[in-house]
Amino acid sequence: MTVKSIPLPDIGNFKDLPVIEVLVAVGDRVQAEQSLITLESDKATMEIPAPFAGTVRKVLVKTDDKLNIGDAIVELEVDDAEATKAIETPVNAAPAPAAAQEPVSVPAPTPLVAMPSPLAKPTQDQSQADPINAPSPGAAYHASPSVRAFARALGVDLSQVSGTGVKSRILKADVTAYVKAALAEPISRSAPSSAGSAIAPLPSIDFTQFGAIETVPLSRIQKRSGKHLSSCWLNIPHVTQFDEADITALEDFRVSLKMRAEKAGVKLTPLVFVMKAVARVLGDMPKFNASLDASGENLILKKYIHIGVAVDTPNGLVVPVIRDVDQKGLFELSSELAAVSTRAREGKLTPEDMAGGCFSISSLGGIGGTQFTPIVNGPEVAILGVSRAKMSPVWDGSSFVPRLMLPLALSYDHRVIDGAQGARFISALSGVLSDLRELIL
Ligand code: CAO
Repeated sequence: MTVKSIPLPDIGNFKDLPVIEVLVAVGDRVQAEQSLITLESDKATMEIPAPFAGTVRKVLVKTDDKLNIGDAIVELEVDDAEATKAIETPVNAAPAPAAAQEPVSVPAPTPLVAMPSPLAKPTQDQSQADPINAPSPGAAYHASPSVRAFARALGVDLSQVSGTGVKSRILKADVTAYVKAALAEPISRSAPSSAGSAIAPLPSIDFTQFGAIETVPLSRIQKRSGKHLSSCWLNIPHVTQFDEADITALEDFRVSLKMRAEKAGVKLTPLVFVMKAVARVLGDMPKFNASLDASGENLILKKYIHIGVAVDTPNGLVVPVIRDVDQKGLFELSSELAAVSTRAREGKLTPEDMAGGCFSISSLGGIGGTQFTPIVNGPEVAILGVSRAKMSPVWDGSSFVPRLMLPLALSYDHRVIDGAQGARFISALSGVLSDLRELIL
């Protein structure tokens, strides 16, 4: 038998991560990959698994401890055959009290977000992986993975449960209390989730009475999207303002750059020009680069311009964020957009890829359509929808001339942005797209 100290593996660029749950106790027999503790960053919750099977001899951390890479978590007593299975790349563990102890490396942690990569066991909380689908601040809740699993097993929607733990964290006891209350009030509690709000639920219909049907479950991303989109739609008073930008000159410029773009290994689509133009107008009109705070009484103006771009994936809509768009060139933006949309379609986005957006763009221009009304990706305050550019006859004062017109739709939160400001934003955007020289002014 050997005693091994199990350190916190390299889980990325994190410092002082709080332990929110210790999942093992002295004497427990744990299996390889079984979770030992749960850590929480401001982006995600992750479980740290045991690298191999063994018996817990010491638990070296407690709830609320702050851990860094290499900090010892537990001491595991393992038989020698198991011990030799310990994976290479040892990390610096805390000093081991017992002579037989040696630090070992541990498998990658399990981020509890929607990342169907080989390292992740996506179980819940896609709010970070899917920011357009993240719950609004008011609807967010905190609960450890085991509590979430407990709630799932009971079919409890945690967004309905009040947490009594630190910082309103939902505890197992809260879930139990919720279930007890639900059983005591079966009629009101078992009603559809919109019960209690002023909105009547949609009728439940047995469609088989009309013909053959097939039931297809929604993907996890779609389920999250549905919640978040409903929340944005219901909480944000939307206005959508339409315009068209004359992108004839932009298109000539884009075509003239084609060879250079190819040499640089990128494909320039109109979208990156739109991103640059949006960044420019956001810089000029900071109210659009903002969020209401949780009280709804203050506007937080952001001094950075990170733009979320909606990407259509087989599993649903995700919105990775391209950072500092105002500071990047067209080729760099194209390259980032291509990389991030590829990762999105492969389900490999990280929470960081999707955090921190100030404004979103949804471009359906590559697909078609003349206009659509995008839903504001709260807590952002505005979103731009881009449809397919079309050659149109435009009256120049004396005759109709063929111009390439790009349809734009700006949806905004009317609590923050007045109609006149919305009109000014979209006119300014249209102006920049029509004459890219505006970008260098
Ligand atoms: N007008 C005319 N043509 C356009 C255009 C526009 N507004 N936007 C793109 N195109 C062209 C591109 O130039 C490209 O043409 P070629 O193949 O001839 O070079 C083609 O359409 C395909 O473009 P693309 O879609 O591959 O690239 P993109 O940079 O425009 O968009 C991305 C990238 C990731 C945003 C896009 O692929 C995507 O996923 N769009 C869907 C977003 C979505 O689902 N939004 C809805 C959210 S709300 O439910």
